[in-house]
Amino acid sequence: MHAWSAPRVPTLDGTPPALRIHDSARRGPAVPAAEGPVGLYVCGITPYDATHMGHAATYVAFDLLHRQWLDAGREVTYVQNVTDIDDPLLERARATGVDWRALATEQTDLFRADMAALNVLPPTFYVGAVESIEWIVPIVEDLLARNLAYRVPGRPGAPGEAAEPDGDVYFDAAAAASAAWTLGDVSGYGREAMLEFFAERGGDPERPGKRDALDPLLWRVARDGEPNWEGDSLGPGRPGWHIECSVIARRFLPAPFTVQGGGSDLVFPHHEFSAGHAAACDGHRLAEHFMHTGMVGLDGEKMSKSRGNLVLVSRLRHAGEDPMAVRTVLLGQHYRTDWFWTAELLDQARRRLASWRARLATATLSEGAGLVASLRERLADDLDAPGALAALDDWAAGAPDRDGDAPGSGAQLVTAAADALLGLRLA
Ligand code: 5CA
Ligand code: ZN
Repeated sequence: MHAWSAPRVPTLDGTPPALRIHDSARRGPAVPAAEGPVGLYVCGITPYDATHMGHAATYVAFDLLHRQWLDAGREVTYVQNVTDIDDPLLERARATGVDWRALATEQTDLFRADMAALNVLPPTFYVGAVESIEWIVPIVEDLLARNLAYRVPGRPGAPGEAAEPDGDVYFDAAAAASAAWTLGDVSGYGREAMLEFFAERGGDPERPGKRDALDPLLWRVARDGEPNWEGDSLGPGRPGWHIECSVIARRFLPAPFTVQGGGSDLVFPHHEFSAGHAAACDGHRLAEHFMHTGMVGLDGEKMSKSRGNLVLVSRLRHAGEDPMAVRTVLLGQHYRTDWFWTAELLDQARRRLASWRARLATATLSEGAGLVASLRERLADDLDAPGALAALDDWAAGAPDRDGDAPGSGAQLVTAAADALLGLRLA
């Protein structure tokens, strides 16, 4: 599917320091390879409701990574998926009497508009789960043939339970363990935590017939009233969630690629098993590094479509809010911390943005050069955007550099730096 339009990113003179990140799979700091092309996969939306501040914070965080690589002159291939077929999407469509495809299309369009407004650079490849089904089928067939996957028998519906047809395919996590992946490599979680998150986040630990409670679904054979696709020897059905991202990433990126990203809610089971599936398919690790963003909440709870406690990017946009003020709020929180959205944060962001914009008129070239160095230095330190904004505040609060160049001579450089490195449009 198409992404959204790519804005022009200003280029800056000089080179940034080497980027250091926090790699959640290595559970510590890491320095991604300093040269050569880079690949980024970030888990995209499930388009059944509008983009909220949690999504926006996650995509802005990886946009910062994208921008630091561009600033370093790296060739970036960025892949993002859209989970345009999934249980929550079908449930919402059913509940609201809308066709699931129409719901997905409408919400994906809204997401694109939100991302463009927030000056988030588009992915190189934007790929729907539905588009990937034909690539997934032979891969699941191959895992079955190699006994790294198995079919689970059906069962008649007990009172209060739905009947299950024969033939759902599950991943045999124990059989698939290898030098490239074993269960726990990505998340580092113990079995108890895994069981808890698996049940919470779309897994089915209780499904009878599985070899292990944590084995995830690879192929769900068709049920009455659910959309399904041709599955060759698997029979009509639809894929499990983790295999979608695994196969999409592998199709468009090298093995391994540089960074797999998403919110911390995806560490387990999603990223664990996406990596497990990829390693089982071709013997390579999915990604060199994993980066996870903290959760954004509202009024003491995680912001989520299922809870309905949402602050929507589109609602603020339509109310006339400057998207750069929203972006300033998001950049003001370090990407790894959990935080809560508040109206005060937005007020404060508006004031900060106004002070940076007001100061442009007196900015000198030498101030601009100093600011570029400070922003680069902060962002190279695990994308310390709050530190970068503090550098902007210091610059804005400081007296213009009277002995230096003409007032205003640095406006263009400051504007270019804020855009290139932070995605902030000041002009
Ligand atoms: N489609 C899947 C990924 S393949 C999915 O998780 N979709 S989502 O719409 O629920 O979330 C989209 C992205 O936003 C994911 O990277 C997710 O980790 C992130 N995200 C969701 N809720 C929050 C939140 N409250 N705070 C921060 N990030 C969030
Ligand atoms: Zn994903």
